Amino acid sequence: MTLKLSCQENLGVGQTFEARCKMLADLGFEAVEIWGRDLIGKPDNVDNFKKTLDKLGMKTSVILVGYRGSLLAFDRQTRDTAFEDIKELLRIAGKLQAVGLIVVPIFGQPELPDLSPLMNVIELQDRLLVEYLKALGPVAKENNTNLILEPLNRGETYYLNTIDHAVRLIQAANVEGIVTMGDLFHTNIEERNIPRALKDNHQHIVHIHLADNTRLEPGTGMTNFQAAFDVLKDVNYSNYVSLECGFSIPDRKQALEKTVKFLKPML
Ligand code: LER
Ligand code: MN
Repeated sequence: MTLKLSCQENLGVGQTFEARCKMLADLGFEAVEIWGRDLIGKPDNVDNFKKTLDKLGMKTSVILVGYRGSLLAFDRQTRDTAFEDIKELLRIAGKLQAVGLIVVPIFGQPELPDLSPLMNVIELQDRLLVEYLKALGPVAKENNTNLILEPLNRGETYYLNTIDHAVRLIQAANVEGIVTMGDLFHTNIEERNIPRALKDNHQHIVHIHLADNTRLEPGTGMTNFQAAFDVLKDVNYSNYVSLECGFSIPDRKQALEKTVKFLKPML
């Protein structure tokens, strides 16, 4: 079995969505990730992007964030805005037949108070988030898609850093439609053992982001992609591995060609 390769559409070279996707298709990518900000409240884009991808024989792997607010914001109104936007993006993910919508519960510092000794801020955020996940799972399910919790490294969020933590939230929510992913840049900072984290949690993992340890393109650093891919193949992972990275050289086309050449034999 071969792992399927995807790329964020804005990493392609070209003036238009179609030109960028065609360039990526020609390089051997099977799918693109689309930014939620280009889709929410933009029904024409949803229709046109879908038509373009169908014409090129490409798929949408996932939608990346793009909702306003945050599910763990301090004030209710900002949380509710995120909740409503996430529902809308899940419906769009369904229309695009995407694996899911990537959600980061909160970027940066916690906004809620520490209620120790009653409850620390992580427990409070867990409990609040689980309430939202219980309501969002069925929306994902109805639309044949998933809400994908993405753990990030501690420089980007103080809240959700490991795949194990995401799985505890998924189990606490206990509804279908809530899953997680591994971003090999973030895991390189937060996981003590990346193959272990992928293997133990594989039943809940539906997407993988690819970047090397400095977040440049795979092959420029020290990340052991083969070890991660071996685990994914062992557990019959059937979804995408998808580029989310910067590039070490200015010529993007050359960098992407080099990256595909580096990754392909390992897939
Ligand atoms: C952010 O660092 C990240 O990895 C993205 O996938 C989510 O915005
Ligand atoms: Mn990522």
